[in-house]
Amino acid sequence: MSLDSVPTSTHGSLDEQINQLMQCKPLSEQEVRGLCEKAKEILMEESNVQPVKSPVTICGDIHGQFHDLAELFRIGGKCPDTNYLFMGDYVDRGYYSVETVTLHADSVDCFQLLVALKVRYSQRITILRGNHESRQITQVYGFYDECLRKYGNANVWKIFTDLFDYFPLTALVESEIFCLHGGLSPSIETLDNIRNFDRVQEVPHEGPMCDLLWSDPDDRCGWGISPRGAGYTFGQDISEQFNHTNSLKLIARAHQLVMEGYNWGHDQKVVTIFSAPNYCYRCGNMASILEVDDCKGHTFIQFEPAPRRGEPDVTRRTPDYFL
Ligand SMILES: [Mn+2]
Repeated sequence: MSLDSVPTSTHGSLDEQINQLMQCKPLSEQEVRGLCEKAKEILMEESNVQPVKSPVTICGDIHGQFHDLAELFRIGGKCPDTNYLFMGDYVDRGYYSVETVTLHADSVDCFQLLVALKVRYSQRITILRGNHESRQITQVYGFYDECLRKYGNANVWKIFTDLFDYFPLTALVESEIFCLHGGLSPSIETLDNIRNFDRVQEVPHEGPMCDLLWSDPDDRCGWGISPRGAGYTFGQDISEQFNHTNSLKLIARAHQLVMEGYNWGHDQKVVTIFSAPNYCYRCGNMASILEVDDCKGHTFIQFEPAPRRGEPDVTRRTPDYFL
């Protein structure tokens, strides 16, 4: 089976684009348009529960921290030498300094790099949708403004947000690790329930698709109201039932800042993975990625922020982020 998704003749320019993106240099609007057209063709063939084989390295939130994404690839191995599964939230956030009026987020570059890798090595990288891959959320949390700043108009934001609609919602590693951005939904009992709905739309405000991207595990049993205002909280009893019904060993998800970069919950039925170190350049957290090897063994790799020039003063404080 070919690992490549596009004819050989176009690899040269794609490889050049990937090299350019690795240096944090965004593509032109025309290049973005072409890239997203190809990405759409690939993504629309993928399932709402996209099957993934091991070995694979599972990653959580990135949130526009480009130099930390580059560090992730240095530590985890380059794609396609290492297979990757990213669980959403590539865009938004960063650090806004009032004094210098500078937004320290490179969401555009992070997102373009991941999409370019997807087009170039479609069988080697899986990119799921997070709650920030949404028209509404990106207008509030920075990605829209960054697109305007870098391109002078909203065309590229429009192209990207149209592509978000095609991203798979969940993935299933070797039929036993269920991966998604947020968590479970009271409207979903089986993986077939997820396979059967039409995902190509803006993330709704409620319902099963919303819940998959917004929910969080909780210490309390049963379903609870989420403080985020979207999705639900779910207890260990819910995770155990879902894993049992679907013959799963583990739910791997992202969506919450965890200080060690990963955090077990629900008697190791659920793990949270967060891959943006020192989130927003001030939370002081470690990041991590989860390597699942050929024999389905698990290894967490933790990493710290990449050294960067012109970094704002870092203040460690208790995190108060919930998105
Ligand atoms: Mn999130």
